Amino acid sequence: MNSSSMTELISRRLGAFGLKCRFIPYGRIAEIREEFERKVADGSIDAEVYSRYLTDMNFNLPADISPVRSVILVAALQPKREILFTVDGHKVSGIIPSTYDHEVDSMVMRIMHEAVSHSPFKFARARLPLKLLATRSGLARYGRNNVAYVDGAGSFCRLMAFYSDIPATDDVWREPQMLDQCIDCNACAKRCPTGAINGDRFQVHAERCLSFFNESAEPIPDWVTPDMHHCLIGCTRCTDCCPANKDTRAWVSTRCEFSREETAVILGAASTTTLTPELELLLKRSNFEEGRELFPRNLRLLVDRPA
Ligand code: B12
Repeated sequence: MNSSSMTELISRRLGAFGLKCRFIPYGRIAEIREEFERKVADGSIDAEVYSRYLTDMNFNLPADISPVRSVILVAALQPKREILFTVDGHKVSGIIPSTYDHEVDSMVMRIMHEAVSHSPFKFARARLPLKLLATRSGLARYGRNNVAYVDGAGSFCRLMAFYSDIPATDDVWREPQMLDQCIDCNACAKRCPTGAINGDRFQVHAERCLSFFNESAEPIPDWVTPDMHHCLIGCTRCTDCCPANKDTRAWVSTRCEFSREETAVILGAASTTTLTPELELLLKRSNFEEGRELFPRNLRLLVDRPA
């Protein structure tokens, strides 16, 4: 099968599951790398944010794909997941924003594996700045909140990228754009509880973002007040209030429910870095891998949140 039929086949098969994709010529990645490394060097990416999240964004190529010819960027629109807990006879809702849900990754990989299975082509997961790739390749535009809005789907899209030896047949590459709707709208900045989105620069002040604190086992500083917490992990304030997400923000699917006894066991956990085997088993029911050890501390924050 030739490369243009392969890009079409993969796009079509992913598209059948509502997934959008772009094939980006590998040569374009040098520009992303230069921009990313410049921001690290000039300090516009905060040093702590860099060391916590971005050290493995090293642009290393997979050893078994030679030459790498493209990066395949995939966007999956997903619902938020809700986990219900029981406290004092009431249900407490623990929302997990859509992009923490990794289950779709294995579906994407399976679809792509099947597509390339009778061809010499290969692909492998790539750790790259995904919003930059999405916005420069024309798949998305930035909102004022610094999140990527996929055309026609909004921002509740999990992004992922893969290196591949499939040549890209198109080369759409543009300066990152902001949504037209954002020009006269400041809803996200007004709604951001921590002042991470403000007028002094476009790029979010990551080191002030609520997600930066509740994704970490470090103690949450006192200036982050109890009323700010609203998710089991992450934050949905700047995306939920966004007019460009009006059609998708209410999409919530309930994943599982914990009884009063089970909730008490979860709330009783002291550590934010390890789970006891009992808790591990219990929380496995939620199907979440990312940040699961933080759920007890973060659930406590939701339970103690002022009404
Ligand atoms: C580190 C990280 C974080 C950190 C730091 C965020 C950051 N901006 O760096 C923290 C913990 C704070 C965070 C928070 C969130 N994150 Co996060 N995060 C990442 C991660 C791992 C890397 C992001 C990155 O590249 N940062 C580097 C900065 C420099 O790049 P950038 O943010 O794109 O900034 C560019 C723009 O500002 C642009 N720019 C500058 N000036 C201007 C001016 C104009 C006019 C324009 C148009 C552009 C522009 O230039 C910058 C690049 O040079 C990605 C996954 C990945 N591998 O990409 C997920 C990711 C970006 N996160 C995601 C999400 C959803 C969130 C949260 C909503 C949390 C949540 N899920 O509840 C919040 C949103 C915060 C916000 N408003 O931006 C999703 C975004 C999906 C999407 N559709 O956009 C990603 C892609 C995860 C995924 N796999 O889907 N995140």
